[in-house]
Amino acid sequence: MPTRREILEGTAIAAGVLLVPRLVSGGGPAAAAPPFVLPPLPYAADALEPFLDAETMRIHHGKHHATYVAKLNEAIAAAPALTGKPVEELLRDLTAIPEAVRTAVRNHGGGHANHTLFWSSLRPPTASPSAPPASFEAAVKAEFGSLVALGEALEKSALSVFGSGWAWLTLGPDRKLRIETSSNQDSPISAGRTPLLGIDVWEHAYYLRYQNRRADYLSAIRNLLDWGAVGRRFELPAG
Ligand code: MN3
Repeated sequence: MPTRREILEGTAIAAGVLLVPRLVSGGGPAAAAPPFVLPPLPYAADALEPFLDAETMRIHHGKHHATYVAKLNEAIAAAPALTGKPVEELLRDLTAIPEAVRTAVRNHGGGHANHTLFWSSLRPPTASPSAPPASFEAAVKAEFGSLVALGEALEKSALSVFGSGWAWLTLGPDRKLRIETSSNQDSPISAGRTPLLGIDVWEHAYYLRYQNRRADYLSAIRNLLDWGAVGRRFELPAG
């Protein structure tokens, strides 16, 4: 029996559509790459076991994140003036996005940016943790007391999100660290703040392994947080 993919490809070929990206054949000027591409996971799908399972990671990255990218590209195709702008720039001022695609950019641009940050904020539990920069540790100490206290406060905040959303550690233009939450795929970038760390609390992030036990997922994920990577974002210039 043919697979779903073979059927889809057969249909596409019958319709005269080449599924092989035109870029591969070294195409001409019309063969522009879609503006956004799904970044690969920075580790193997099973690298976060036992805290996050490989199947969840494959679906979360390969289906959910990939869909945000595809739908963001659809929105850009419908509003070509946005072509070439980084996703952070799109999210920074949503009022500047044409109304016809504003919700799509907010949801799918947010989804793309949020997940990209999420993957790169986690590290395999077997990897030796990299120390955050001293400047970040000092800011965390001043605001929250310690990294452990920050982790606890983030976990509590993530637990409080009603429905689908995110818990964040953000940096404001005033250089103040904040814990905040957002609904759906809304990004702190749209509120004028820089996300340093985001924790995905959509059920798709944990349901396969943890079912409805969001608290168990959140305490598991604290074993994976890469404070070195988070702290290095604190040192980047704003913008
Ligand atoms: Mn997600």
